[in-house]
Amino acid sequence: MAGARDWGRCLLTAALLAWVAGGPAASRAQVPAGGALLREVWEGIEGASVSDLTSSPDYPDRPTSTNYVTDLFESPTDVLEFYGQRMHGYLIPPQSGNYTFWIATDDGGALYLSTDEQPANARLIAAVGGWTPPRVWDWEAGQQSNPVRLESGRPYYVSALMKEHGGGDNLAVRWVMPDGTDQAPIVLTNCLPYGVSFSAPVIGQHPASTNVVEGGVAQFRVQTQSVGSFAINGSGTVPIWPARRVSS
Ligand SMILES: [Ca+2]
Repeated sequence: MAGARDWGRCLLTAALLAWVAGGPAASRAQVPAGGALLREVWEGIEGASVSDLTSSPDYPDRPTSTNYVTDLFESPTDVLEFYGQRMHGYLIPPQSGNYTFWIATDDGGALYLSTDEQPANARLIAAVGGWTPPRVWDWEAGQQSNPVRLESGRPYYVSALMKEHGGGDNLAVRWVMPDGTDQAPIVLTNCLPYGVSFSAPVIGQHPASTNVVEGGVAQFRVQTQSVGSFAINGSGTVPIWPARRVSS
């Protein structure tokens, strides 16, 4: 496991340059710079409980539509009937310490947070059993999580689900940081959408040696065996050794 600073560099690169590497609906879509979450919507499902969504044969692989949300951890309000949705990706905490989370949804909702970047390690930390008005965080007792210890710069998989039957509909997630900063909803500058790759690309073809006139430009070609596009660092002045003078 790389250290926190390494993660920070990887994530900066990912935010700027990474492409979504997985997921049938979002395959090859370019990830927006500046933070985002993947939002998936399943239409035509009745019921007001999250289980009505997760028991659908179309969940999770066949959403009706997907999009990236780039501003806040919040879905559009009062837009449809008989649908469910999931907003998910990775939280990158800007501080180390205890965070408290809230979820507000109409109708039922659930907030899952992993102990690392793996969805398999996600656990339920907050939920809405009935419904809440938009951005109302104290309508039900279960909306607030216990304090969760997070490390700065590490990615944590997060997933918020909501199921709307009829009437109003909304979904939003809030956190209070260790220093007391309250984002209600969470600002997505600290998030990456589900689907980005955290593994280093596999180099299939390494650059070949080349000869150039001193002061000239040398071009190198690298091929990866991985899906997606990646940043290659090392441009600029490269030490050349042994230097060999070419006489005319
Ligand atoms: Ca409703």
